[in-house]
Amino acid sequence: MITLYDNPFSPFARKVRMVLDYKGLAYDSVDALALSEHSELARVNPRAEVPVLVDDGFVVSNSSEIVAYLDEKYTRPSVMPATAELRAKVRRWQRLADVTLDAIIHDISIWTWPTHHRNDAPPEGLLAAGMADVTRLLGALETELTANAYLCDTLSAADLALFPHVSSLRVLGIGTAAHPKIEAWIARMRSLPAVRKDLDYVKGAVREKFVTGGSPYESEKIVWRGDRIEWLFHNGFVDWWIAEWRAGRAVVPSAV
Ligand SMILES: N[C@@H](CCC(=O)N[C@@H](CS)C(=O)NCC(=O)O)C(=O)O
Repeated sequence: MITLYDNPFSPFARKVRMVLDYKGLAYDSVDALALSEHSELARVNPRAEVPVLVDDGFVVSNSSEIVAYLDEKYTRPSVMPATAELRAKVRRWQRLADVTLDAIIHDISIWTWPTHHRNDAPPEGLLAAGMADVTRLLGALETELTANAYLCDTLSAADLALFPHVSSLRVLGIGTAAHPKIEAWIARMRSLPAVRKDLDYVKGAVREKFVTGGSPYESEKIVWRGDRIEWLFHNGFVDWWIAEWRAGRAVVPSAV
């Protein structure tokens, strides 16, 4: 039996959920970022991050490792292409999605979250820096996509890692209209049953989870994984982050 410590809004959990559905695997999903589940999540993953997969008692955390485990254990259909070159390309784009794109989108989107009702404004220059870097990454993606295929020919972990991030850009006012190959790729992704199921799940969760005006999630503190701090510091927002930390709003996950 497979249990996924999940969350409808986590791009990493969404990637894993889409891989499970694409492979036709049955699983139970627990919304593990709900405060009521926090101690159970910390029991299976000391970093208290989703996703975590428990397969007949065997625990795997970190989304790219979960995807690799699933692809090795449940081999068909595979989310890795056949050649070493294409596999390297999948790993590079999965890392760009998980580490780089995630960090930028996380750092510039805080003020739009339905969980944290921030009454301050982003520090000056943050949104512009984020938009510039996202635009650069979209340009690279447009260059590497071909007109009628997935990023690495067949559907792969790279597409499934990128999709939750790329499809969330609209909320931030970042359009993809200038990138026809990305637009066609988004349409191709949206036609897949596993992706449609994920989008329905996210939409349903938006309706369900915030219905009372409150939410089952943390509403004050923000968890700052290393990559998210790195992007912020690289762009010079060190003092802003330290002020967040001093105000007790910043949490850093455990390294061990
Ligand atoms: N490298 C990890 C990152 C996972 C991650 O950052 N998860 C976030 C949600 S998007 C999380 O669980 N944060 C803890 C929290 O918000 O309490 C992966 O690929 O699985």
